[in-house]
Parts: sequence; structure tokens; C-alpha cells
Amino acid sequence: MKITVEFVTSAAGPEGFPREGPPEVAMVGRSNVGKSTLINALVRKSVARTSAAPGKTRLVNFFRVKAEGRPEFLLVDLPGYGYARGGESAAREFGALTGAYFASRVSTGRLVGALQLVDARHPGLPSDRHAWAWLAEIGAPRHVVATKLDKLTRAERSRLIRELATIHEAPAVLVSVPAGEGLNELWTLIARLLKQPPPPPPEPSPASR
Ligand SMILES: Nc1nc2c(ncn2[C@@H]2O[C@H](COP(=O)(O)OP(=O)(O)O)[C@@H](O)[C@H]2O)c(=O)[nH]1
Ligand SMILES: [Mg+2]
Repeated sequence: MKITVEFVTSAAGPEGFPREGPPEVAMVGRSNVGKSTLINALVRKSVARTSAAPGKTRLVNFFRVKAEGRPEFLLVDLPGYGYARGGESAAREFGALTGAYFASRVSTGRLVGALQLVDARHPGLPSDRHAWAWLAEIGAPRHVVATKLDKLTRAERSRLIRELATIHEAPAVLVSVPAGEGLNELWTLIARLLKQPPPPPPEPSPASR
């Protein structure tokens, strides 16, 4: 499968989000969970900046991806949440920008999938549960992807699959970038998302009316 990818733009706020373009698939998750690494592995090119030091991405980065014989889409690298060292204000800032992204994309129907990445070693972290519930509340089409599968033993993997199914009430895609595992499954999921029309936007909540 031939894949072409190009960086589109970085946005520090909603005014920087692209106004038009193909449907979007967004990677969301804690800092350091492997969002950028997974984007690079999917497109087989180093387009997204990865870092061993968490808490670096404070921008929403958009990449245009076209795989041979498949519809074009934007792959979106969101700022990580749940990282404390940046302090209270950084946590709020991450939350605000990611929140603004989903609010904008769900209401316009541009988002066909929110891929929530969770660390295979730590299923059910409070920040991940909170994000998962929040995605449901705003009506985002959500899917769980467990990263860093290579860090688990075989027995731990079986337990992880059961735990994720209980916590998220949905099947998870399990990936390891160094082992090249799960990438085909993820491409299959993305292809399915692109064929599905996005769900209608949710009713505005009483608070936002
Ligand atoms: N062992 C292992 N390490 C990974 C995997 N994916 C990412 N990492 C490492 O996790 C760290 C954070 O990755 P990064 O993609 O920058 O995370 P982000 O903050 O979510 O974008 C880096 O040191 C990566 O090399 C994986 O599947 N297996
Ligand atoms: Mg990143």
C-alpha cells in the first residue's frame, strides 16, 4: 500500500483549525502514550514529532494522508492530557485546546473517529476514563487503542484485553510500533470509519444553551 502524507498546519487555537478538507481521524491520549509515534508508524514516515520527555505538544497538528485506493483524510495529533509536571495551568490549557478541537469537529461532523490511546501497562487510569466518558458526552465516535503492547507478557496481554473490554465496553485495537503489531488492524478500522457517515451532532447541553 503506497501512502502519501503531508503536514497541513499546526493550530494553537480554534481559529487555526482548517476550515475545509477531508474527514478527520484524531489521536487523543495522555502525554507520552505514543500518539506521535503511532502516527509516524501508520504513515511510514517521520512527520509527527515524538519525544521521550512528555508534555511537549501544545498544538493541534494536522496531517493529510492518502493511502492508495482509499479516501483521503486528515490525521490529527492532539496535545496530551494528564501530565502534571507542566503545572495546573498547562493541564487546563491542554484540556481547553483538545476540548475546543472536539467541540468544533463534532458539531461540524468533520470527525469520523476519535482514537483514544491508552498505555497497555496501565488500563483504567482516571484521566483516561474521564476522557473516554467525556468523548461520549459530546457525541464523538470513539475507539480505544492500547499502545506499547511489546511491554507486556503473553499472560498480561490476555488480562489487558479483558480489562479494556470491561472498562471501555468496546473492543480495543492493540498496537506495538517496534514490533509492527496492530497497524493493519488500525488501517482497517480507519477505512471503516471513513466509509461511515459521521453521527449527527449531539443536542446542545442545557449548560451551553
Ligand atoms: N516500547 C514502545 N515504546 C513506544 C511505543 N510507542 C511509543 N513509544 C515511546 O513512547 C515515548 C512517547 O512517544 P510519543 O509518540 O512522543 O508520545 P505522545 O506524547 O503521545 O505523542 C517515546 O519514547 C516512544 O519511543 C511502542 O509501541 N512501544
Ligand atoms: Mg506527541
